[in-house]
Amino acid sequence: MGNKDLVLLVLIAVCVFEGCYCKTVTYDHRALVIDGKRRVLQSGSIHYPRSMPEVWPEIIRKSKEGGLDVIETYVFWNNHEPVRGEYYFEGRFDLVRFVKTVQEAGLLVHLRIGPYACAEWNYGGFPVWLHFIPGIQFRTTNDLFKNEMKRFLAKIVSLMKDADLFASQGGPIILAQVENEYGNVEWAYGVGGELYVKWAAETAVSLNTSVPWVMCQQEDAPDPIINTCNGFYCDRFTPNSPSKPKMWTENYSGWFLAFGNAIPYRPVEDLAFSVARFFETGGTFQNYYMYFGGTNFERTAGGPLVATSYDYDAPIDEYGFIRQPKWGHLRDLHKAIKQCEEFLISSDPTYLQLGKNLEAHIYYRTSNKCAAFLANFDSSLDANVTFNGNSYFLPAWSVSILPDCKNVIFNTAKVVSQRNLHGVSFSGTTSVNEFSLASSAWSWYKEEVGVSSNHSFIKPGLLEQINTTKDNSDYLWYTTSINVKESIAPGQEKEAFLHIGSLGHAALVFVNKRLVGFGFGNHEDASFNLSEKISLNQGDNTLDILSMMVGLQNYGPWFDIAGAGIYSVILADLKKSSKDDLSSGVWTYQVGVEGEYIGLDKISLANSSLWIQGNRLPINRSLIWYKATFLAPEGKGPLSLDLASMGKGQAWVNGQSIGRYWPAYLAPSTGCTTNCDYRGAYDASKCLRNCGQPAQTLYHIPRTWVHSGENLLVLHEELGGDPSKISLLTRTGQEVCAHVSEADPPPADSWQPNLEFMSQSSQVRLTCEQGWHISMINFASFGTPRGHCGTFNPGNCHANVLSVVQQACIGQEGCAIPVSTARLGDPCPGVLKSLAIEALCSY
Ligand SMILES: *[C@@H]1O[C@H](CO)[C@@H](O)[C@H](O)[C@H]1NC(C)=O
Ligand SMILES: *[C@@H]1O[C@H](CO)[C@@H](O)[C@H](O)[C@H]1NC(C)=O
Ligand SMILES: *[C@@H]1O[C@H](CO)[C@@H](O)[C@H](O)[C@H]1NC(C)=O
Ligand SMILES: *[C@@H]1O[C@H](CO)[C@@H](O)[C@H](O)[C@H]1NC(C)=O
Ligand SMILES: *[C@@H]1O[C@H](CO)[C@@H](O)[C@H](O)[C@H]1NC(C)=O
Ligand SMILES: *[C@@H]1O[C@H](CO)[C@@H](O)[C@H](O)[C@H]1NC(C)=O
Ligand SMILES: *[C@@H]1O[C@H](CO)[C@@H](O)[C@H](O)[C@H]1NC(C)=O
Ligand SMILES: CC(=O)N[C@H]1CO[C@H](CO)[C@@H](O)[C@@H]1O
Repeated sequence: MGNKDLVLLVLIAVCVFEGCYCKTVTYDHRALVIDGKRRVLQSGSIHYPRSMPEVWPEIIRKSKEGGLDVIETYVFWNNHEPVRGEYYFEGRFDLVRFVKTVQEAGLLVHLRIGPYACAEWNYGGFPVWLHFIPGIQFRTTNDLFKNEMKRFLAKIVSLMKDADLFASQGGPIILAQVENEYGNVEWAYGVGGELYVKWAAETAVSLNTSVPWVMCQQEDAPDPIINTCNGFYCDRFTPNSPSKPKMWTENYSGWFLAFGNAIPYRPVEDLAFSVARFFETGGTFQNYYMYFGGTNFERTAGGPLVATSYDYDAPIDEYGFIRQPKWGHLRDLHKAIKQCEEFLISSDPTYLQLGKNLEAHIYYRTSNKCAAFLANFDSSLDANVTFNGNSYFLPAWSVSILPDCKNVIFNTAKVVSQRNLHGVSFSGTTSVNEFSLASSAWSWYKEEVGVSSNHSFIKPGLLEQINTTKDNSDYLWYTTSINVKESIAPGQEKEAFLHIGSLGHAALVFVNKRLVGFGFGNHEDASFNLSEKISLNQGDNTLDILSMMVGLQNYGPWFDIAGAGIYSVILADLKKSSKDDLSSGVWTYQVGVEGEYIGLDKISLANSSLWIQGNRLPINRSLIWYKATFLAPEGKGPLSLDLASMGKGQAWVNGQSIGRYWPAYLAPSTGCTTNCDYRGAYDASKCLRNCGQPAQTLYHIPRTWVHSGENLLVLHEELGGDPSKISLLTRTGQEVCAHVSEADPPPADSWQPNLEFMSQSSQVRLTCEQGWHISMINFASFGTPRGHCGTFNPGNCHANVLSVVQQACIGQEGCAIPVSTARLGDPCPGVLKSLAIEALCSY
């Protein structure tokens, strides 16, 4: 260590101990003010329980490298207080560890305590026990609810204070949120709702966190609470007081996935456009919801029918891999906005109309020093605009950023960042290793149909499901008998129609222990009706209905009392046109299925003789448990289980639930597009993929849940599937590519005022995941290459630059190649040229 290093170290030490990290956080009409200075902040949502603590540092590092300043998370009450008064903050629910991990990376935290989270999380994050406090009403001016909510808010605040995590204590938390999107539903709560908003605000402020509080989607948020915007665009948003800054708490990077739906994605050109428009029009804090979505492990998925993957088409994908070009293009955007920060915080924007759907916003530091944003918000027409005496080309639906009111260092529609050939982890074929779980390895256990244990009880009438199961299980058996009094000839059966009405979410129906029907709802409406023609014997017949929950409702007015389960069962006699309403008859109930009581998912039963092994593996059978062991593939990366051959159920690895699966539920066959036009207003149904396909076939197994040697896989299959076709995937490579023109701007981070920026050359930059390296260059051409990533071809003008690229890149984690004739030669002088490269990153 040299002397210089020593001096630096001492300086850092002094900084830390003299309290450089002790911050005061306030706000004014422009921005959050941290230690007296207005800040322009990029934020991203990462929900700690949706990944493992072991990978938090890596995900946060990738967030920081992507240009984020702040990490935002909800706090998940139901998991932190599973039983009233008994708290849990271990493992991936270790909130303090998460906040400290963010702090160690040098980033800030926005803690959205809520405690209502929504978040496609089970019951919106409310503990189900809350529902059973007699007289309680959620999210309104109800003392029982307010007491519980206040207690939990105070609990989290004191947990943070005790660990010195608020900014004033030297910690990273600069912002807190109370409630969440209540403004969207407040109308349904009447005056009680308005009083509740005031109470929530006062309660939050009384907790003395020393950082500002926000309420999102809450126009009537009382002072000093900042009301913030959520949505796909927030450029038109204004806060409810001229003393509050314009802040955006949820900018949807994509959208969540539900079983039975097509996969939503949001083009990065549109996402970048929305962000640039927001900062252009006076915004100073923006948060991506989600920056990393992760996985809904166990039964944490909200509902109804929210899928296990919470990938969200986010810049970091479900498995923690960087998604390109989303991550890279946004990083370039963040760098460009950062270059304007001193201007943005110096003044309010000056507006300039440049034409129809064309405008500029200019930020002055002094009367002749400015930064500007030029926007074309027309959804189809490109334009040339004149600004400051210069002419600029503005593609439709794009914003250009000019940190000196002259040079364009970034345009939202021009993606120069690298792309990944297969946007979604594990969807590639060449770079994925697949391990089949051969059929001989499987054992099984056939579950009883109907009530099987002495946990059953008898009640008249049909019970509401959540009230009955208290969400201790997804399953509730409804069992009754149907007595056919009329005489039926031997060998004959009586035919009848069974009509079942359910509030949701799915149900299997058995008559005399034989499966006769399966009904299910969807995310938009979980209720369904089921009509089946059935055959009955003379005398007693059994009717067993297994009603299944797929995530408790997490959104909407009074969502907590929406209810679930069977509410009507009617038997119609075909001949006599008479109806028999069984709804009010006597029913026998059982919460949970037999295998759950036995504990078949547990490691301790892995060698139990309950498991049957043999060469006649039952397939396509409902209510069956499967078990296999597998050796963990080599490497450190995440694993994925391909369950495409299965129906519907839950899966466990070494006793840990990896969540629900439902590949048998296909998305509607129409409504998708392979080539989504990013121009024009986006909504969650605009750019869908995978129509007619299962929403999710691949299921994430965290690496930390497997060990060397044999690992246990258990499935509870409800519908019917073929486990012998299950395979385990691990990613070993990633094909990356980039295509950059001489005319593209040089990298935004090389911008310096007063430097001849445009005389520098643009660059192709390729980067692999940390620890990976470029092992092969599949294509490299400088000239007029044609085609897209994955299908590049040399054009008429072509310099073979393979050896130049190989020399710079092979064996490296990343490389940068200037797009210039000085470096690459000139195959066709006078022609505008570009450099296209396709490479393979290997683990
Ligand atoms: C917050 O500060 C006020 C004024 O100093 C004090 O009266 C109150 O007890 C504090 N509340 C909490 C929860 O610390
Ligand atoms: C913008 O200007 C360029 C160069 O003069 C021209 O080629 C192009 O057609 C113009 N585009 C539009 C939309 O006016
Ligand atoms: C019924 O419950 C008792 C006591 O809880 C238990 O010992 C017994 O094994 C149970 N029987 C069945 C069939 O589950
Ligand atoms: C189920 O049937 C009832 C009564 O016929 C009807 O009111 C309801 O809309 C139906 N529900 C669905 C989801 O079709
Ligand atoms: C659940 O039970 C509560 C009382 O415990 C009752 O008020 C409520 O109506 C029930 N919910 C449904 C959907 O039946
Ligand atoms: C089950 O048997 C295997 C092989 O004999 C052994 O390695 C494993 O530890 C056993 N598991 C349990 C939970 O007993
Ligand atoms: C599975 O069983 C169902 C009904 O029993 C039948 O309709 C379906 O064709 C079977 N599928 C396969 C793959 O055997
Ligand atoms: C403010 C805003 O635009 N909110 C929207 C967020 O997205 C959902 C789903 O598309 C809309 O329902 C909200 O209105």
